[in-house]
Amino acid sequence: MADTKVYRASTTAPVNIAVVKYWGKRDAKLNLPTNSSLSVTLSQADLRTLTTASCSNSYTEGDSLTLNGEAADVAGARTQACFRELRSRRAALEAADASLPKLSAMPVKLVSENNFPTAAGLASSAAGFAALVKAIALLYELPDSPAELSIVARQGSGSACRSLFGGYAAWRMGEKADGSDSKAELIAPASHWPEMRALILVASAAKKGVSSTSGMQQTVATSGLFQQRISTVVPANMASMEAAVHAKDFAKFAEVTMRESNSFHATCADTYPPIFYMNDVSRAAIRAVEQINAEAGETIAAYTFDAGPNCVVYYLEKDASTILGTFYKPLAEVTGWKEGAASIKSTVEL
Ligand code: 2P0
Repeated sequence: MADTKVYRASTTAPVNIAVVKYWGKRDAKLNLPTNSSLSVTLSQADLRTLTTASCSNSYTEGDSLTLNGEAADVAGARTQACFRELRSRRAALEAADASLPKLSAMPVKLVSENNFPTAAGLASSAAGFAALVKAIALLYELPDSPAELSIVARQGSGSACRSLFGGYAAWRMGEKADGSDSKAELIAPASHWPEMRALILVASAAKKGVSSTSGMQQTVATSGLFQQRISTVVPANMASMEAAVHAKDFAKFAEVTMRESNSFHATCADTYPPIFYMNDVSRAAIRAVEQINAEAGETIAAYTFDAGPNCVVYYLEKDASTILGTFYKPLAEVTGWKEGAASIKSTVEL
């Protein structure tokens, strides 16, 4: 009798924010980067994607994806690459053990929800592709480690490979043309530095003007500064950042985080025509962080910005009242922000 059972598995994946930034591809099809990167994983209580994957011969519509209650496209090359990789890994298991149900041949249905408002304008592709890959891997009972699965998630979205881990994750750029050594690994679990906190200041919920994919392609093609960034700046920052995390040296962590963000955005400005992701509110946030650090007489806060104007501020729990109490004042004058309404507080989580 034909197998019409529905097989199902659910999982979550966190959002990660890079403190050493991925910007530039040496292979756009496989999402192979021109430099290594390192990120901090945010608490899933605040920011995560929850995905349920199911498969069944009774699904007659083919593969499908529902994202935050709306039908989404699965025909894109990146999603297809993830499906293909995961199916071929499952098919290998089925070929080795004839008693296993033939899940690899069944249509897959994915239902995905973010627990943060889409209107917050936060990049969700990292958590989204990481959750997609984890959920299907769980459904298929694949024995692959998170590092192995990160190779699959990377093909969905580069930064997704770092969301297979909690805590502090590094994506090693690798050298091979097939991408088999371009994967993420855990640098330290969140429990290594439980005092770390992140505050996300939403400067604009609008969709970004230049997508990351096309922005980085333009940078690779036109920026002279970019060559120096990948040959000298990033390798030094990766080494300093790993040392700072291992030593729990916040001042060093903060300096490298801010220098990295500045270097990335300088490279964007050096792209021809230039790309501007930060706006006046972003620059006000930088000045507010500088003011907090100047008043404290030491570095207790670090800003970083990705391919958009929203600011992430890292700090330690002991400085929470200083950061949360004083951070809003100068910014509120510029932006009219209200605490709680325009920010998401987060701890770093395993
Ligand atoms: C990062 N960003 O390391 C950097 C910092 C944005 C600035 O990863 O084309 O969405 O899907 O591989 O991963 C954004 O790029 O790009 C990104 P694709 P992705 O987090």
